[in-house]
Amino acid sequence: MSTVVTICTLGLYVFLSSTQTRIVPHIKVHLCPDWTGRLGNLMFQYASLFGIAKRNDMVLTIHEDDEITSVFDNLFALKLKNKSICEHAQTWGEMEPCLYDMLAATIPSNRNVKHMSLLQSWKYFSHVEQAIREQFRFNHKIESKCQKMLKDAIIGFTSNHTDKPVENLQVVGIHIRRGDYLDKDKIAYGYQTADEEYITKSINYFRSKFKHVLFLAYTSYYWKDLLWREKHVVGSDVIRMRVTSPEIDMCVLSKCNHSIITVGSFGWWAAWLANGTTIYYKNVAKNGSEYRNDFSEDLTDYFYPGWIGF
Ligand SMILES: *[C@@H]1O[C@H](CO)[C@@H](O)[C@H](O)[C@H]1NC(C)=O
Ligand SMILES: *[C@@H]1O[C@H](CO)[C@@H](O)[C@H](O)[C@H]1NC(C)=O
Ligand SMILES: *[C@@H]1O[C@H](CO)[C@@H](O)[C@H](O)[C@H]1NC(C)=O
Ligand SMILES: *[C@@H]1O[C@H](CO)[C@@H](O)[C@H](O)[C@H]1NC(C)=O
Ligand SMILES: CC(=O)N[C@H]1CO[C@H](CO)[C@@H](O)[C@@H]1O
Repeated sequence: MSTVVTICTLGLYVFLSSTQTRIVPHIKVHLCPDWTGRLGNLMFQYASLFGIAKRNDMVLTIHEDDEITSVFDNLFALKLKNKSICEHAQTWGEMEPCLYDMLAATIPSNRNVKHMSLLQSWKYFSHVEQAIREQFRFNHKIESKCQKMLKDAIIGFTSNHTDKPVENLQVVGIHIRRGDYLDKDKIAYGYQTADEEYITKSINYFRSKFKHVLFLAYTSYYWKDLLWREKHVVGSDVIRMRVTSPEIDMCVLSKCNHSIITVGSFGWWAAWLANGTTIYYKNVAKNGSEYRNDFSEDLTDYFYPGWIGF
């Protein structure tokens, strides 16, 4: 009887026996998300797991009725009908949600894994950035509604401001999220929220940078944020946009040339997709708080390099 040793190497199982050496193709295993939260969170989970799957030679596996498939129809992930594979996968985790964790990114690829994590760091997917941009294209239905809203806003504005020709117009998307972050428990945990001073400073940054600028201001769906916007996001160069649905709002923001964001993953993704100059609120987490520990020392695992913190 020959002894058989199995060694797992990069992408190959090598079977060694006393009489022969056989190399058989590696059978890829599945990497599954554990979807948590709404659009911005889902996008972090998808993008990061796509990057992690690439790195570990696994197959990113989702289900054909997962929410994210109703927003983006060009996802490269394997889409299954049968949930059995992901339900029975071994679970894996992360240490903190807003920093890059080597152990969360390195998975022994010999069995199916379900990643029970938020994975909110661009470092999980920076090596596959182009592939993520290709996949995060809004489906046709969202895209056509979004293009119409954008066009109506720009045409409406330029026809009233004939001194601001459409060709030279720089469009800046603003996303305001405050209300739910002002929750007592969140404040106790260390959440901080962008105030009017931050908004004014950010808007003025673009007003002095560009001659012709138009701000398209969105908020979360929380009524207090809508009221706050009426009061604090103002100017003859500001259009307070009708808040419609997360995917259409994000689509319009993604078409803007530049971004001003406050807190949360929704604004983060809108800015990432727009890929212009981005101003972000840097005091998101109170020093010394529990929430501050969710981030890396200098916050740069979370905020994209090149983004400007105010
Ligand atoms: C899903 O797959 C599992 C394992 O392969 C199988 O036992 C089960 O019958 C399948 N379920 C359906 C609904 O096809
Ligand atoms: C353009 O001007 C009209 C008339 O004053 C006004 O009703 C409309 O809201 C303005 N549109 C924009 C986008 O400013
Ligand atoms: C700014 O954004 C608008 C709307 O998406 C686009 O039509 C225009 O080409 C962009 N301008 C620049 C300078 O990129
Ligand atoms: C936290 O402390 C650093 C210096 O250690 C300071 O630069 C920063 O503004 C503080 N952040 C907040 C949110 O107070
Ligand atoms: C988030 C971000 O800003 N990403 C990219 C924007 O586009 C340039 C090149 O066009 C990339 O180098 C950035 O990484």
